[in-house]
Amino acid sequence: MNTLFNEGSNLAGAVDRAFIFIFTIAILFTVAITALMIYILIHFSRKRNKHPQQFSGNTKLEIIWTVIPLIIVLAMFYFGWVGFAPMRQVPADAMQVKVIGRMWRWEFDYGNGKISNELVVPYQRNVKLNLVSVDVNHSLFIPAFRVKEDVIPGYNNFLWFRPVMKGTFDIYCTEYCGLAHSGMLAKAIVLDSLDFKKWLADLKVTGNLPDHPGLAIIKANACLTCHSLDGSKIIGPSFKGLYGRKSTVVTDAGEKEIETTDDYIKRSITDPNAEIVKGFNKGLMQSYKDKISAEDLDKIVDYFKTAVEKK
Ligand code: HEC
Ligand SMILES: [Cu+2]
Repeated sequence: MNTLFNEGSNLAGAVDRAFIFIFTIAILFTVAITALMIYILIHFSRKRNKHPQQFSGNTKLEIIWTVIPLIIVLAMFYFGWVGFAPMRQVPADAMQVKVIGRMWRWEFDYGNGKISNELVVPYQRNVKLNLVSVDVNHSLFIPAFRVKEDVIPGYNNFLWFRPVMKGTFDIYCTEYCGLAHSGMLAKAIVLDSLDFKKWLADLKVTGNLPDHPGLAIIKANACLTCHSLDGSKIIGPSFKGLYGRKSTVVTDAGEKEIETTDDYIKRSITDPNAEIVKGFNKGLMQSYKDKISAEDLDKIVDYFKTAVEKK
């Protein structure tokens, strides 16, 4: 950790080394070229050299001015590469935060509907930021951590770092994204692991909760084209209040009153035409026997038990 340069992440040192190396060479060349120019101006002035001379070709000189710059630029590449390569190799244990760029603010999504306007991260813990944009191109830049990546709609970009300094650091958008681009600012706050846990626990749920896994399966299988969640009758009976209700079903042996249990629900999905809910038509719902695994059936049942029941 180098406090002079405010190296806030594990990646900062290598970036600074590449910068200092290139900057030093630039200074050396500026000084050397300026000095040489001044020397030539004086030494080869008209006063001292009345009769100009012609030169042509000098193999030794040409080799020198080709090989030396080649070595210098390859060294620059080396320092750049050793700084860049680890930036694209995310450690497997990294904590994931989704960063949403929108005109004109940053949102940091910690999952389960917990969204913050500040990026709060635990000290000395690997953090991966998954970068998404909901409108135009943005670019997330945290100077103290020496990380910067474009945030492009339709493209899943990322960056990662490990904060090695506690404190509050600036976050910028560095891709001109419209009117209030310059105000698209946020803070990165590095806290002790315990303080971070407390902060996350206290963070209010403001975003949409992800779908219950069972509902996700129901949606993926387009069950909602025939079944509603709000009690209205479409082609099939509504899922509202399904679990634990009594229904009259028609079987080959006649009508009977049944209670919707786990088994009944599973049977309704794998063998829908064995028992037909009274008032609905046979043959409309196809069997999902081979399409939905036993595991997914359990998730669907769990969804009916928990989520739908409460509505
Ligand atoms: C093409 C329309 C259609 C689709 C798609 C469909 N169903 Fe059905 N479903 C019906 C109809 C009609 C009934 C009533 C007749 C019966 O019991 O088979 C029904 C009945 C049910 C029942 C029994 C309901 C009760 O009140 O007892 C369950 C549970 C069910 N479906 C679950 C599903 C699930 C889960 C899916 C998706 C994997 C699905 N359905 C897809 C039309 C459909
Ligand atoms: Cu922006």
